Amino acid sequence: MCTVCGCNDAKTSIECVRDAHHEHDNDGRHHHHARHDHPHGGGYHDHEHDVAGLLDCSAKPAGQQIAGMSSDRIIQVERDILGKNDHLAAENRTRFHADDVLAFNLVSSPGAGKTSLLVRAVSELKDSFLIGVIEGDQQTSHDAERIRATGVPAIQVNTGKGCHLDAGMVARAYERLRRLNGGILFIENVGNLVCPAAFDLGEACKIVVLSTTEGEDKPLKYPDMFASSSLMLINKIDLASVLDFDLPRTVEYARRVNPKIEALTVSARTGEGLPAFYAWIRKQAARIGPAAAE
Ligand SMILES: Nc1nc2c(ncn2[C@@H]2O[C@H](COP(=O)(O)OP(=O)(O)OP(=O)(O)O)[C@@H](O)[C@H]2O)c(=O)[nH]1
Ligand SMILES: [Mg+2]
Repeated sequence: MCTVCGCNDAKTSIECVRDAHHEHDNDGRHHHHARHDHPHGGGYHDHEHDVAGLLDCSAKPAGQQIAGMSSDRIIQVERDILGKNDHLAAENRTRFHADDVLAFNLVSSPGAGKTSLLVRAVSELKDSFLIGVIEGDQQTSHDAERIRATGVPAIQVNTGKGCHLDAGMVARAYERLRRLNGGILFIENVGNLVCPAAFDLGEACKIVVLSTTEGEDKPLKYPDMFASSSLMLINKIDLASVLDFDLPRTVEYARRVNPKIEALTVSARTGEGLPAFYAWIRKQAARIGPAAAE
């Protein structure tokens, strides 16, 4: 079991790390540093493969043992991984603070609507703030392309078998973005309601997106994600009536695990609720920086 990420059907973290110590860090071009199958061959790409230090929580059943390693040793290595991530996240936080950059980490299950919301948000906020986006997905640069179509710069990080972004990936991607001083950095994490909760990226806060199609009980089933988020965006509210979605129950469940979590209903499809989301962002900008442009 991956005790770092807490996945139930997980591969052990140490094994994940052992398997994932190949790293690509491609500034437009690939640099292959280690062995693994590459899904799309060589040549020019506009995204980054960044799998160093990853924990792959998907591949093998719980309780997997690693030959020659005691469980104490495995736990120690897992602690080291999280400790290293926390150290890098603290460095990111210091850097964002020095640059007066407000960083948000968007988390959700796959398909909840993170990119759709970001496309709307960056389009409507880009005249007020300098904005950059870091996109995390296991494969493809679809989401970065959707963001770039709005005119806002985006760096795609492909995590390969990894199930979350980590602070080192964000640090490297941030270096490749244009300077955002005084602006906003949106980080869209890999779609996964479990593992990204354990990995601080140095963000000011997490925003969890829960869509009406997922059901009301997700905050109770995946409490860590809701406990670590400041705002819950309840997306696809345009579908609520056909789904008999119970909004008060959803908010009550979320506040059971995190009494302080704020909640807003939105629709990336119709735009409903988005002005309140932008007002929330402006409130954070006023509270913790950056200074909003006029
Ligand atoms: N009806 C409706 N559909 C939506 C809404 N927001 C997103 N969608 C649809 O939901 C699907 C997934 O949206 P994405 O924005 O790609 O979701 P995501 O969270 O970025 O997905 P991953 O990056 O793969 O985790 C797409 O087909 C969107 O058109 C919404 O508010 N209402
Ligand atoms: Mg997306």
